[in-house]
Amino acid sequence: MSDACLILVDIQNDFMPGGALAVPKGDEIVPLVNRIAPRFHWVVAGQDWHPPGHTSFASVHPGEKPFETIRLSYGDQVLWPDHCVQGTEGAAFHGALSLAPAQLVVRKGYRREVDSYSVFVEADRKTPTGLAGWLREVGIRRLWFAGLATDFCVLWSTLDARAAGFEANVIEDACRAIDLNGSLDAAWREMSAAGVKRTHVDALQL
Ligand code: VGL
Ligand code: ZN
Repeated sequence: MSDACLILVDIQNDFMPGGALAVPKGDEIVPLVNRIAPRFHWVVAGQDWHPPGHTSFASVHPGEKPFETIRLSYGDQVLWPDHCVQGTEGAAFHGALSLAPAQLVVRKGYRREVDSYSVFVEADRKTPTGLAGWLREVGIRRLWFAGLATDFCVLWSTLDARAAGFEANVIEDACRAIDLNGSLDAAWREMSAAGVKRTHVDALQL
């Protein structure tokens, strides 16, 4: 049984050009992901899934604007435009994304009072999503990440993957970044310091 799993991060309409929290060129990764997913025995999809009035939305903090950072009870939080609201078209996966090979969908950020960039642990850094336990139970040890955004949800997910003892590889050309104030460079530095490996679609060796 293969111990390699592809983790698709937030390939959802609101992160696509024209979406509520557009990641530049986010749509370009969809054909690449469709091409590589069938090569994996295991595929998991993360889905950003916020209730209306979520604490990460600038609109619920009077006087604050999107892309500013504020201090919440669990730490610093970047404020975002309303995005990926549960059950809306913006929260749906990109229509051309083939999810047929995905066994498990992990929804995150679904409690109003805490955000979750990571597919493993919420932003309070305590509450697990349960994904690490599931991966271990089915015998997965090596993870490949593709999706959006490189410098937020992919970053936090890979760091938590390493902290939980998994091998972590980022498929660079199957990801796109938001790049807020140099966040993409910082993300690569942090990932590399944590032992996250950087690869690309044509170099995939499972
Ligand atoms: C994300 C900001 C807010 C992401 C999710 O998927 O990277 N970024 N929510
Ligand atoms: Zn979000």
